[in-house]
Order: sequence, then C-alpha cells, then structure tokens
Amino acid sequence: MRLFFALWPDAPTQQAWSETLAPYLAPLGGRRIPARNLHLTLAFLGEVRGDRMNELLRLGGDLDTPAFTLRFDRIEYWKKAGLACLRAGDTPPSLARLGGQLATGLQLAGFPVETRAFKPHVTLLRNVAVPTPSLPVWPVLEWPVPALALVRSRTDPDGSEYAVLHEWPLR
Ligand code: 3AM
Repeated sequence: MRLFFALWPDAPTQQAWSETLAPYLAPLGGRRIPARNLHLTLAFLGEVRGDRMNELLRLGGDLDTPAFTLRFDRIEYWKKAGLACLRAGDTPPSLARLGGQLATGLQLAGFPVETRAFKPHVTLLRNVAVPTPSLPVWPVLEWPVPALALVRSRTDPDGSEYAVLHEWPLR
C-alpha cells in the first residue's frame, strides 16, 4: 500500500475551496486537482507492507497535537514541480511540531522520511501552463484543522485516488 499522513478537509470544505479558488486558477492553465483530492501532506511514506499498519496506527495515536487553525492566504507557483499550491504565510507552531514529531517517530520506526524542509501546502494544479507570481487569496481561507489522517493512495491512468484509512482528532 502507498501511504501518507495528511491533514484531510471534509467534503464540504474541499468543495468550498475548489469553488472559491477556481477564478484564481483558471488563468494558469494546467490540470486541476479534483475537489475530493485536496489535502495537505505531512509525511509521504511510499510503499508500506500491510503488517506495518499497526506501527503506523500506534505512532499516529501517540502524537498529542493541540487543535490549530490554518489561514491560507496565497497561491504559490512552484516552478520546478510545475504546480500551483495553496499556502499559509504563517505556519502555526502546532503544525510545525506535528510535522517534526511525525518525522521523528517515522524515522525511529525505520520508515523513510523526506529530507527536504517541510513546506505545508495544498496542491491545486499540476502542469501549470502560465507561470505566475504569488497570488494573494482574499478573503483568507480559514480552516480549523480537525484531525490527523492516515491515507492510502492509488494511482491509475485517470490520476490518484485516495482513501482515508484512519483519523485522529486533534485535542
Ligand atoms: O500532497 P501533494 O500533492 O503535495 O506528490 C504526492 C502528493 O503530494 C506526494 O505525496 C502526496 C500524496 O500522494 N508524493 C508522491 N510520491 C512521493 C515521493 N516519492 C511524494 N512525496 C515525496 N516522495
């Protein structure tokens, strides 16, 4: 199974973001990520054997993260990856801590971890055709993050299909 930890908006939130952001994205061309796939990846694990699932469930349950709110205030174009993503100017300390604890826990358990700095983002567009400077999003999209999620990814010719396997409410 291909797995990752993420912050996963509920369906109405995904739909609201998709509709609100459509006018910002239309001029950039590229391929829209469908509303149901919008999420913020915390740690990508890649292929994981089914018998390691319990370790991941324990790890997720051991994290004790206070609830926090993300304020998405801009769309950034990432040239190298060719994508446009939703970003928050300020990373809440709880999110930075969650990302750090997760990376440490995964590393101690022997899972491969990303060595690049964690830059929280929600991918909105791939294969952007029209490069753009950062676009301010106004009004800011406020998202009280409800939970941490463990997600399975399946790739098929039509794109990625995701399933939330487990969620841990933030306290
Ligand atoms: O959440 P975003 O869209 O930023 O690009 C994949 C997606 O990122 C990324 O994990 C998220 C859920 O699939 N991803 C896929 N393969 C990856 C890899 N080998 C990867 N991230 C890092 N290394």
